[in-house]
Amino acid sequence: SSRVLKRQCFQRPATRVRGALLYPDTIPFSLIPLAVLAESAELNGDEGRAVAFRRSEALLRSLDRRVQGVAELRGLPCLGEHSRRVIQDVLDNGESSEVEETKSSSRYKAMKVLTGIFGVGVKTAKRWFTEGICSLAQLETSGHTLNPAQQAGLKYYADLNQPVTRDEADAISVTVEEAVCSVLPGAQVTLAGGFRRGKTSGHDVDFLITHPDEGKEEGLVHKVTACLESRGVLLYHQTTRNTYQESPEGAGRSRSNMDRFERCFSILKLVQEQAKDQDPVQVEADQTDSGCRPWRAVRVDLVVSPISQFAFALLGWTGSKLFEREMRRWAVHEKSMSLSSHALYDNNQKRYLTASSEEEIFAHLGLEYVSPSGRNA
Ligand code: 8DG
Ligand code: MN
Ligand code: MN
Repeated sequence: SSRVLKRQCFQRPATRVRGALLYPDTIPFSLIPLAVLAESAELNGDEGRAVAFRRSEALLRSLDRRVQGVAELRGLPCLGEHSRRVIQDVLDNGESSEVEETKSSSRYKAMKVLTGIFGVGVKTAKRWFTEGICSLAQLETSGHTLNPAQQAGLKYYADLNQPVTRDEADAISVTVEEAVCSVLPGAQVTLAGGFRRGKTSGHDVDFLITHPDEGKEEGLVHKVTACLESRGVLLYHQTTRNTYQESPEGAGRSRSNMDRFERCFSILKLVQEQAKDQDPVQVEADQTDSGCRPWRAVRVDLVVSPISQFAFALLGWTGSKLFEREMRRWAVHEKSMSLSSHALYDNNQKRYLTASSEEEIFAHLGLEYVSPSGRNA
């Protein structure tokens, strides 16, 4: 089965046609039946079930032929009983009753609205839902004290739930690069996340920042946010310092997906092109009306990595989350290695393996290199 997993997850042919019956290109991702069930499981806090659906959904997307009947799926990995039943339903009836029921349930709808607020996780949303809060209006009148992230999330709710386009990501890149290079000349800014994988839209824009002289990057996030603030484009930020040196993962025993880089979860103000020449006073006055102001809020993640960990950080922050998960599982189960966004530890040799490129990391793991656009699992 390990060979099958390897073939399915890491050695897909370069060109693929989507399983057309289940995934016509015109169908938005959120309507893909198995993705709805995965999301619903996530919103219930059922991680195991969510991953199972995510894996079957990714497998279907990876097929190089149309799926006409479940019989064709025989022998494929990652497809459990439940997923097969859903696929059967979609093939037979054009939709799955379970998926339709899920989508119309008040719980699913409320949880989607509430977790759609930046700063609100499943646990908080669940608590609010149990108290009868189903909408933003109900939350606002509930008297709950929101933390700064949630306040910003509510304030910019509409903007942050509107997907970021590639053009917008490019415009944000210019702003971030200018800020980074003005506070630390020679620093390198790399677009990571979904946009590096070639996606045409995303929920945020992710940047990885490093400097060729190790050490120069320390404390960079604060300087960058100060610069963005002075330019009036920083709407919200929460900075975390680097804690890797204090307690490195130690033989990869860390169970958490969170890494320990210096980073900043922020919301930036993206001034729309045609509006750039407008009178700044007018821009301020427009702030209250999110519909017609000449800028929009965009979620931006800034991550700072020392150059010696850069390849691992880039691999980790390029995603997708499912791809990272599968790769880390492969490392542990097939190679007895621990892969993180900081390092690769060989449990047999009892030493860290260094890498200065993603290619080297794939090679250490005995895997064929997969370019970012092949990591959209
Ligand atoms: P999207 O924004 O278009 O929705 O997709 P994405 O770019 O793939 O997702 P993301 O949530 O922005 O995450 C990008 C990658 O960053 C993802 O593969 C996971 C990785 N990542 C880490 N560490 C951490 C972390 O601590 N928090 C988060 N949210 N992501 C992390 O390596
Ligand atoms: Mn992203
Ligand atoms: Mn992100």
